[in-house]
Amino acid sequence: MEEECVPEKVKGIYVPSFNDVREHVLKICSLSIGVPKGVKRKSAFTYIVKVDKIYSYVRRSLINSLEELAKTSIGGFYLEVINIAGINNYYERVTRLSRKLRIIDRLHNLYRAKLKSSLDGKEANKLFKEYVGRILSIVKRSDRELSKVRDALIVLSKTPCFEDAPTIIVAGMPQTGKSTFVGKVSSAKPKISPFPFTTKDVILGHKVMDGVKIQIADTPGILDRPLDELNPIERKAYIAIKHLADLILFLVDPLETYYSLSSQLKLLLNIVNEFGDKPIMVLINKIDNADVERIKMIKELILKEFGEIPIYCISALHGVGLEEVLKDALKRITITQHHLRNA
Ligand SMILES: Nc1nc2c(ncn2[C@@H]2O[C@H](COP(=O)(O)OP(=O)(O)OP(=O)(O)O)[C@@H](O)[C@H]2O)c(=O)[nH]1
Ligand SMILES: [Mg+2]
Repeated sequence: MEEECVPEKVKGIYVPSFNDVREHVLKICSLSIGVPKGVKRKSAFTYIVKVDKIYSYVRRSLINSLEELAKTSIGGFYLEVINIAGINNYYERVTRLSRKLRIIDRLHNLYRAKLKSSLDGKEANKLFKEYVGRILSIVKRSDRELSKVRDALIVLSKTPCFEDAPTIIVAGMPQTGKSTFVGKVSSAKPKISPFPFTTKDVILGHKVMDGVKIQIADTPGILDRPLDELNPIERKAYIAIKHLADLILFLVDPLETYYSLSSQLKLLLNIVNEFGDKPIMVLINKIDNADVERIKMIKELILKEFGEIPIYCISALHGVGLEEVLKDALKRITITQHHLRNA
């Protein structure tokens, strides 16, 4: 998986709101500025200092942030995470905003020059007010867009940091034991409960195996509807498989606690059809509670429908069969020298 940790890259970037900017600008307006001895046109001097201060604040806090975001490349997974959160066209928004706000650079030069050649205090005061009004009006008109960008940053800050490391995505219908499995085999501690859709986000855990740091991710359950009709929670699992998976572990609940075997196999078929190029291993979970004959029947059914797909019987809850799964999973993932160095 070649993904960069976008949350880390944008961590220090803050995009202020119109209210933040107004508050700060008004503070600068009310500052008392010391005028050095010998300066003749005191008010022009004072307003030029304030114009410089306002400009440098807006440049630093707002325009620089947007320019930084516009040049930060956000890969497929993270871009889709932002999309699922309801913020579409993220790049277009950020680029448009940073271009739009560049007018503030021009206004700075313009009003500085005007103030320099202003005739008296009254004119300087009028020009300063005009400058402040124009700056605030530009930021106010951008406020809705700024808040969308801020929302995107919040979403990213809550999304795990996937790196360029071998990645296993654990998927399946709700309540098949995905979180129990990931909690047992990795550093992640996902919430586990007997209710469908307990997991609502992609949760990342790690495990070092044979000197390689593996990323193992828990995902929300997916229902057996066409993959282009998934709801936003299910889509998070879908995009994790699509963009991050070097290997998919597909969990099956033989007890049919919530969903029938045929629904689970229908989902498996959807995933195989969509992601046939990625290695998949099927894990029949909860064998501690299932009849041996039933497990045998399910295995045969899967083999009949999916041919040579590798099948493992495990109990995530009791830690049965997990070592073998991980050992074989590692064999199926291409490990590079680069991954060995990063472990
Ligand atoms: N008997 C038995 N129960 C299990 C096993 N693995 C998980 N469970 C139980 O199944 C229920 C669901 O487990 P989770 O790990 O939360 O399942 P999930 O697939 O993450 O569920 P969602 O997040 O809702 O998609 C819990 O009550 C677990 O204790 C197992 O190996 N054996
Ligand atoms: Mg879960």
